[in-house]
Amino acid sequence: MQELGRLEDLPKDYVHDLRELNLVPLWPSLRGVLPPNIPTRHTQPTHWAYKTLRPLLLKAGELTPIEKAERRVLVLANPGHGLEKMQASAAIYLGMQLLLPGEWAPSHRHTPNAVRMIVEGDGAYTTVDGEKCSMSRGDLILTPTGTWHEHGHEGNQPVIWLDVLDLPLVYYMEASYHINGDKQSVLPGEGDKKYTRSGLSPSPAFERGNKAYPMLRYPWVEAKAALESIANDAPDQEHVQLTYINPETGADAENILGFYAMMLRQGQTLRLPARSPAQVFHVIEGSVQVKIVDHDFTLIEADTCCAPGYEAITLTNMSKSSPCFIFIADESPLHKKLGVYESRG
Ligand code: 1HN
Repeated sequence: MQELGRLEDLPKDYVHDLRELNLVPLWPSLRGVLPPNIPTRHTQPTHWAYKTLRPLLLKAGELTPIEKAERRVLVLANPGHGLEKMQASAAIYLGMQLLLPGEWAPSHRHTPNAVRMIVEGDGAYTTVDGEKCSMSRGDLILTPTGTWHEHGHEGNQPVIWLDVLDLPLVYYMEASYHINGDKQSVLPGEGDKKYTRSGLSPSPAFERGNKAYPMLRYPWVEAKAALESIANDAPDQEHVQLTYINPETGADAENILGFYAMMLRQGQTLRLPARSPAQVFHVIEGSVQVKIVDHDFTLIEADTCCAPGYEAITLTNMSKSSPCFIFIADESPLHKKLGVYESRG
């Protein structure tokens, strides 16, 4: 490949004159922004163990009252991006949030899309555009762009969940902002009950197009049962996975990030092809070994890791006797919409 001219090859006063006019030569930087064959990825394979994170999050509960935090979160920051950037990948933000009994995280809405994967505890809820969504382990709750959301806790133990947002992308687009609101009134009707059985939609109350996001809470009991029935019905099927979708349109549940639940049978090894989007793995039940390039992570329950795009990943269920259930978030909807999605087999 042709070596291109370097900045140092140019006369200093020429470069200075350019810079005075807010001009820069492209050729010294061209290979940097457009490397051959595979992109530069700042996203490093990174593992966050729940066991080490949890006591520090509970400590935050002692150190910082909810009124001083609004959202009491420890961000899972990828060192490859620089910790202060608060990014897990180019488009994915991850955080572990703690809500203590009786606390309330006030209502707001913002442009980034969010989901919550409930990790621990009972009795908390998120109200999203007037719909009160109760939180139990493994449930997925959406707070899509522009929807009002607030969190409350009527139980007696700490509740912890994983927040997944497309904040890094929306911030990069200079489109990230929030608006605070008043405490919401809870409205009747729950989308998770309306859409419990696939192929059956509620009527006559059902009206297509009425709500952009008709389902906001995806209970884990339903997702797990669906995974188990697929695994039972198709014993040869290698890749047992479900996508969280909008039940009216069949599209991904949110516009930018994709969300999935995967089941690995006892002892199963699954090789995922190298694809362009970065992804995140979070263990709901069981334990899994995740091999990403030269990294080899063992994830137990409630652990989280992230992987850059364009690398094959091998997952191995560490148990010979029970299945492993994994929540996955990735950048596929974004890559597909932008036309840059690739799978390299
Ligand atoms: C947010 O609104 C929540 O509502 C959590 O719980 C984490 C991280 C960045 C920006 C907004 C929440 C967030 C967030």
